[in-house]
Amino acid sequence: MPDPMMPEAIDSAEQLRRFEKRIAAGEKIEPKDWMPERYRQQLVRMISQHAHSEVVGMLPEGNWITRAPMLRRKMGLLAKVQDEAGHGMYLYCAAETLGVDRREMIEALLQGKAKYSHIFNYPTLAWADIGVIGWFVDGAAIVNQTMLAKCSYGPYSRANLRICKEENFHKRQGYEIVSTLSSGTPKQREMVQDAVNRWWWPSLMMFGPPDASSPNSAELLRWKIKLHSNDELRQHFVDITVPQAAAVNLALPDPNLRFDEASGHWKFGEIDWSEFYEVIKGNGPCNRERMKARRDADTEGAWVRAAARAYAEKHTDTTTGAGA
Ligand code: BYC
Repeated sequence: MPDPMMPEAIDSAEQLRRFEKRIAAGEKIEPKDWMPERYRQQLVRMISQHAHSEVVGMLPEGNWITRAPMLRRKMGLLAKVQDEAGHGMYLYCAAETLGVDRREMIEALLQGKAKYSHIFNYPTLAWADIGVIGWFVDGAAIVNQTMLAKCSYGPYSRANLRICKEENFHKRQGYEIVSTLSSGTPKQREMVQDAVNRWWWPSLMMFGPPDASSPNSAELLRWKIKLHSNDELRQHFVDITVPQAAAVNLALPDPNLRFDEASGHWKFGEIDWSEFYEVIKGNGPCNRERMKARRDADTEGAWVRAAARAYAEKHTDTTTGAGA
């Protein structure tokens, strides 16, 4: 019960009631609307992590641009990696509508205080990894982001809508690479099967820990930031991916994978969550390398930011403060 001696408490209880009514009615919350501080914080956490993931996600694939097997593949990969940078920018903009500064978010990443998707801490050892990343990693991202495109916060929902359209091309280019390799020479088949074996389990972890160990889910579901739980999305990804693997004659590395007639779902084996927690703690195969690459890029880009600032200052009308 709100304390009638505390008008602010009454206000915020009433505001919270109205806010939750809007959420229940499926309305979008926009930047200038009242929102609980916790809703804002949860969105800043998720959107900034998502933005960092897009930017760090350029590194494993960028690693193959100079070694793509032909010009058409090189052009496709270049465009994909460039798209990921664009997604990062849409997302930093969406987070900025919540009153955080882009530099603040980037500093948090560079100082190791902010997370990014654990999946980008695995190495890309062969060309086939590029195909499998498009198929699994972008495929998992589409499942997650199709849901986020319907989330309650307007700017995040719209950013995800645009991202999903581009991710669909990414998934197709990946699956096409996989399909070409899987119908190629025995060596190519072996290379793509090996990539599938290495990326399958980490891709399932992209949806986050099991529902019972997901501290943020209850709040996110209540406020319709998430519309499905981590386990529901993971199951959906498995259900759509198993037939895709069969279509290109590749085996998924799970001896317990079986179709369950009763539920209509593909049941899968135990995920090694200790591996996931090690990677998010910073102990994955490439965490240090990825962070070093981002820190070096920030240092090497300092002169560009300084030049842009100097240019803006030079062209600012000192009487009105407006740019000339
Ligand atoms: N990696 O309570 P939970 C892409 C953390 S990029 C690292 O379930 P939540 C692409 C989680 O943050 C795709 N950390 O969390 C780019 C939390 O820690 P904090 C990236 C993870 O938020 C380039 C703790 O574990 N997509 O598509 O309810 C090339 C407990 O988890 C991970 C997004 O970022 C993980 N995988 O659910 C190709 C989408 N999973 O923050 C492709 C937006 C969990 O409390 N994010 N953690 O310290 C989300 O949808 C949700 O945040 C998650 C996690 C499903 C990831």
